[in-house]
Amino acid sequence: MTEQTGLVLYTINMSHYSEKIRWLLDYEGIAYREAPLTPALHALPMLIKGRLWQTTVPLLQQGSVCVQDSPRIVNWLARRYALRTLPPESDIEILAIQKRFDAIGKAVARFLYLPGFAHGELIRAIWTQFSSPWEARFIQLAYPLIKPVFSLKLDINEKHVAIAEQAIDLEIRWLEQRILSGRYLVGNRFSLADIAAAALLAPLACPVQHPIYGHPLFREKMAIAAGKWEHSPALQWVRDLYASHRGVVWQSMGEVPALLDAQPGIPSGG
Ligand SMILES: N[C@@H](CCC(=O)N[C@@H](CS)C(=O)NCC(=O)O)C(=O)O
Repeated sequence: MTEQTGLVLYTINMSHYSEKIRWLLDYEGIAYREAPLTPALHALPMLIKGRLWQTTVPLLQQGSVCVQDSPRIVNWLARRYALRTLPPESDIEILAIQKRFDAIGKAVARFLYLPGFAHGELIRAIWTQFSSPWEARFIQLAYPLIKPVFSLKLDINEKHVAIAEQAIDLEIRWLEQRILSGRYLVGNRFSLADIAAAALLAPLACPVQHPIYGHPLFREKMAIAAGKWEHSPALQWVRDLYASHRGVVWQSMGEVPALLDAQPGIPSGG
């Protein structure tokens, strides 16, 4: 598979922007190899490869070409492949919807990390799912330093989380209205607009198909904060799309290390 395109997708397992691109590639049937990175240790390689003074994932590489930032990756793919999820007749509207959901991605992360950081073992277990032994050891030792830096960088504090909650709420209400007129966000077919909205809201909707967001401990410890939207038709729409259009997450990776099941230190209650 990989020989056909030589595409490598750098991701972080919990990253919803990564999930957007992964879903797009999977749905379009574009072969790629996924390279999951360990948070904190991802920063230097992404900074060097991306050349945008950014440390973010996802980043897509083909030979010496590296494309960082998910909307730029979409544009790059659209120039090389006829994407059925981005038909030319409605690409402006689709990309505009992608933009509005990209804009709340950081709010979603901020909103979930606040409760998540109260459960250090869970965060460390998720962060090290794909780590080599030395990377996992590094995270164990450096976590007390990484956590405050991360909190500062992402503004994980009560004030900014309250602002994030309002921003998310606005988009959820927008989505609730939008889906009243049809199952898909643009026209009567599944598109990148649906992928972007569903992927960026997936950490709140917790679809069972997603190995992280659907994990019982993720739901219990992190997504619990999203309880006020649990029965929102918008989040139900996300779950429905995962059930009908997502397929197997990480199908390109072959054997995936177990997450959390082997973590006896994480209490499941309280
Ligand atoms: N605009 C970027 C945002 C990506 C982003 O914020 N990614 C997060 C993970 S969800 C990340 O890489 N955070 C770590 C960092 O900023 O170094 C995109 O669309 O790709």
